[in-house]
Amino acid sequence: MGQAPEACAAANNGHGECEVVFDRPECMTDKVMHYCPGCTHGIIHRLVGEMIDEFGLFERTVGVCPVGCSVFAFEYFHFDMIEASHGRAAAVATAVKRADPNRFVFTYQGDGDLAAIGLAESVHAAARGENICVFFVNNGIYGMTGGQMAPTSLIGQKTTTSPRGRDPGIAGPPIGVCEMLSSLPAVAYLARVPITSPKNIHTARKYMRTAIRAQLERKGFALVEFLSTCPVQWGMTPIKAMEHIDKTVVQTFKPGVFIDRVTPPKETTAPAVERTAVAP
Ligand SMILES: Cc1ncc(C[n+]2csc(CCOP(=O)(O)OP(=O)(O)O)c2C)c(N)n1
Ligand code: SF4
Repeated sequence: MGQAPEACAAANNGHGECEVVFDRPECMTDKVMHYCPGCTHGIIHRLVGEMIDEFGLFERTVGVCPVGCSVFAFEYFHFDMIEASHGRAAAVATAVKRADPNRFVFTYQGDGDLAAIGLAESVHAAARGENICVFFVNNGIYGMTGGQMAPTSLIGQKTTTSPRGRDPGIAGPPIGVCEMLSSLPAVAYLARVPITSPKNIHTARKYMRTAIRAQLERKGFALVEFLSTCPVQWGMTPIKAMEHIDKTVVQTFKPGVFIDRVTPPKETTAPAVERTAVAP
């Protein structure tokens, strides 16, 4: 956003005009977001907006919103968005993409929506290699409905439905969505990134670009998982919540690229190694 003219003039001692160096993506509305302070849903929304602008996809994008705190995501973007009922975002996105393959189609989903209520839709869309992008916001809890345990809650994590901490003997260990989908041959791209620092946000952009290219090049299903905060339901300050991801959450949910069938392999300049057969 540009500065007010008076502030701008003061900053320049009355000479010249301020250059706008940071602005809202064109495809985003100026509506004030409803998210709690310190929630990274807003950052991830912005990343989505930046990507749609960068790839020039505004005219042909259809986004699919979930249930959960991001249920109102459609209010923050100018392009077309559809509200899917509980967990059905991947199925709705499948229908849109198959009906009009020229559309750029993505879903935006929390872990309750994608990995609990909509697990079957998510896995089968990936197994079929649907040519869609999934932006998966993993904050390890049901944010919107009061902080219940999610499939992604950590072992020992206290939630309203696991007040003594998640017991894997009762609830099983957390589901790693990237790990689970990694065995599916029709998946084109899978990556996970924490949204905790400018460096990691830069990495998130890189992963999102590859996921979008997967769809534009018709390579199949692509998912980027964001390790996101929920300071309110975690009972932490925003800064503690960021530290919690970097120190603790990443130990269970390892960041990185899991599957990449989009980026061509780098040509190697190393001389070929002669191999001696050892087997009979
Ligand atoms: C079938 C069904 N299951 C559960 C719910 C309640 N519900 C709506 S949103 C939500 C939580 C979604 O959490 P998540 O997807 O993790 O998103 P967050 O709010 O954390 O961003 C739940 C449990 C429901 N309405 N219907
Ligand atoms: S409840 Fe959690 S996920 Fe929902 S807006 Fe607040 S901080 Fe974000």
